[in-house]
Amino acid sequence: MPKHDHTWHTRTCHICEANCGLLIETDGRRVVSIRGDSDDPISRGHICPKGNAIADLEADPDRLISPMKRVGEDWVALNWETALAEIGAKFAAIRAAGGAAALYVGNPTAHDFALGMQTGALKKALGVRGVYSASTVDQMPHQLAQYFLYGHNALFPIPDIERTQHLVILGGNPLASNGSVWTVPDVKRRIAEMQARGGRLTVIDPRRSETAGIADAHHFIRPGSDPALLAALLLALDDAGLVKPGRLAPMLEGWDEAWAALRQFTITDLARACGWDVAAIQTLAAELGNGQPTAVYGRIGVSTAPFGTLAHWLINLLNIATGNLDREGGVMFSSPAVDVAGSSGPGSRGRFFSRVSGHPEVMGEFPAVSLAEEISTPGEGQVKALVVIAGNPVLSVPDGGALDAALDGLELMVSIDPMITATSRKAHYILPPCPPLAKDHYPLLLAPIAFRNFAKFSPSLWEPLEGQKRDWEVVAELAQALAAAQGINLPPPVQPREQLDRMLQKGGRSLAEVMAHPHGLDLGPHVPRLPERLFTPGKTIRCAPEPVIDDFTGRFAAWLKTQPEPGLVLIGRRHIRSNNSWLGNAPRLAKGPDKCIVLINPEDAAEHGIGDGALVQISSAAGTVEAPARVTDEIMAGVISLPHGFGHARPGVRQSVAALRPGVSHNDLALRSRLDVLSGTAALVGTPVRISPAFAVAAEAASG
Ligand SMILES: Nc1nc2c(c(=O)[nH]1)N[C@H]1C(S)=C(S)[C@@H](COP(=O)(O)OP(=O)(O)OC[C@H]3O[C@@H](n4cnc5c(=O)[nH]c(N)nc54)[C@H](O)[C@@H]3O)O[C@H]1N2
Ligand SMILES: Nc1nc2c(c(=O)[nH]1)N[C@H]1C(S)=C(S)[C@@H](COP(=O)(O)OP(=O)(O)OC[C@H]3O[C@@H](n4cnc5c(=O)[nH]c(N)nc54)[C@H](O)[C@@H]3O)O[C@H]1N2
Ligand code: SF4
Ligand SMILES: [Mo]
Repeated sequence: MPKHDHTWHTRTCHICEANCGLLIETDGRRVVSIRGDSDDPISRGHICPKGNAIADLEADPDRLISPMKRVGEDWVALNWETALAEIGAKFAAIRAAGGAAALYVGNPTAHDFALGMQTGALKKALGVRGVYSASTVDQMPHQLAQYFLYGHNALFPIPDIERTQHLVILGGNPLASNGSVWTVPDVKRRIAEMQARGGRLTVIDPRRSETAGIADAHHFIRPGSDPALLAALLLALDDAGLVKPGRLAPMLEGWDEAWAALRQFTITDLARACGWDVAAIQTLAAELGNGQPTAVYGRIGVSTAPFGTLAHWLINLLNIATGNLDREGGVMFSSPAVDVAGSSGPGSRGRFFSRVSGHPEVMGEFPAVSLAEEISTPGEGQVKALVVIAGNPVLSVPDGGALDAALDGLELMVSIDPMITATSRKAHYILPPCPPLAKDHYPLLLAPIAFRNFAKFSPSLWEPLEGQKRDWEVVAELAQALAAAQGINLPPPVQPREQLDRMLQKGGRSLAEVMAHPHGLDLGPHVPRLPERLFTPGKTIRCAPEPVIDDFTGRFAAWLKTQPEPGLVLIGRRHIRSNNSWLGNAPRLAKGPDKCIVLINPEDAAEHGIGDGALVQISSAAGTVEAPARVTDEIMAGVISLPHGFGHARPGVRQSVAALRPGVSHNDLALRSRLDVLSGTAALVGTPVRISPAFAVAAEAASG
């Protein structure tokens, strides 16, 4: 009889921002079962299919277990010492010859507090100033707007879902994503609770998303045009005499300038650009201004757009104009156990510029879309060495094909990744971390964006296996190796638990206190924090930042004159059983109907002769892909939707489950040229595309 040793562990799920509490049952090092922890004070037992898939991540046979070196098309295993020594020597030679380095930091880094603590040392060893990260294909517009308005990029206003009476969501689909820049586990039930107390959900989205499906009102909107709607709502509020910032009024700086800029536009022109009736705008404005606690929240559908920063500036202005910023039931600032904002720099823009296109750094970052040109453009400062930490930019950054090709020109590429992906397949070395349950977890960057204050530390379930390392150790040792090879002295690596303890103590707690609450420590609902919380010199809210006003009255005004534009545009979406590009190899998530399907409105399908289920060819200025169609009125006419995170069929990818249904990459269509110029964030939504039935194209090619 086999001996069983079943143990239950409390843990926080590290996969998405929801931070669900889990109970994990193990037998030795084997995961037996995973369920939601009903004693977790913020997730109340909620779990989604991805939480269970942690068992697949632990046991994935395609997971690399030692450093790998690419030799031609093949990979050979190395020990850590040899791998780090070889990388150090090659890097030192590149630097000596004048080559520059680049660092790309991917999304899972935000979910690993210990890893995040080591990237500073790696930057130093690499000699890089501006880094590339998933932030510029994601939330940078939030941060830039907050930096301008509140004086600190990390001051995220969070919808107070427990007390609001009206939640307005633009460009977010929390029923699929489980909430973003808003840690809100169990979101579906929380929305139901809001509705049960008489509250309303309004969703504004070019697709009748899963979240729109449970909303009290859903409005379509032409992709990329949200700033026109938001500006019109402000003007309509003003017309109705409903602009009432209340106790915020004495804090507002530049309020009149902001209104002067808004009044350069008319509601009629703005309404035309976003495809709304003026009457519908007036109705929504009246609801927003009715004095009830209201929270307007915008997410990736509005931030990854040509005017992403303007959209977030306007969302903040709306919440201010109705007196709902820093108000219970409105949008509020958190009081986390570790005050990340209080212990990091406020942010920056334009202290230095990228080499090829002269993009300003934003929060110390260059646009992810500019990485390819920095590698492929010759000259002084050309990037010859690249380190990618937990990222898959070939699939996640627009014009992945261009980046894919550019990577071939590198003299040294190192990926810190457990898998051979569309990106890491191009690396010269892959340094794989141990599976997730051998790592500690603390939601350092996510607790500050939670709907309620909480703290929870999840110790690793076990030590890494012999010869394996945690991410933070890999990054710290890589930094040391690169520095040593160049004769640079780095201080010893930060010890994550010790550092976290110091950070918690600064806020009056300790790691021991948090660890004494294995299910998590509820630190209560948000409380009003203004004006003390502001980081601006005079504790004011700067409502009319000059770069924003210039963009609004310049680039946006010019765009408005061209609207509405005809033609078909592409947007993306997420599925509950996916996480960006990296869960496609989990058998539990891969099963079920095909997810990489293009949604087409019946009008457009009829116009282009596309039937339900037919294979469609989609082309943009960047490339062409083919995907099966679903003809549905859940997507508005003039718009098609294709999820991102697929495209696992590139030669050399070693993800055997994902390879069964690899799908195509959305970012083989998205364009590098479409950018929110203020924040350097890619405009992922609204890519101009053409569609045709794939068989017709094949037939034409055969006959032509
Ligand atoms: N068209 C389009 N593009 C998009 C988006 C979109 O909506 N539409 N969304 C954007 C957004 S919001 C984001 S955040 C980015 C994400 O972009 P990226 O961060 O570049 O990519 P991910 O797909 O999240 O891939 C993460 C990588 O990390 C690896 N990984 C997973 N866990 C670990 C770990 O514990 N340690 C290490 N070292 N590696 C790990 C995975 O194997 C994978 O290769 O994509 C963006 N791209
Ligand atoms: N299941 C799952 N969960 C995830 C992820 C995942 O890949 N899968 N990724 C995680 C990450 S990294 C992030 S950043 C978050 C993102 O979380 P969310 O921001 O909630 O992301 P999406 O689910 O893509 O929702 C974006 C919505 O915007 C809509 N949209 C597109 N264009 C426009 C537009 O121009 N205007 C408006 N108003 N709406 C528009 C889309 O139709 C879509 O419904 O999700 C996280 N959680
Ligand atoms: S919602 Fe997010 S945090 Fe919760 S179980 Fe799913 S992936 Fe994990
Ligand atoms: Mo993201």
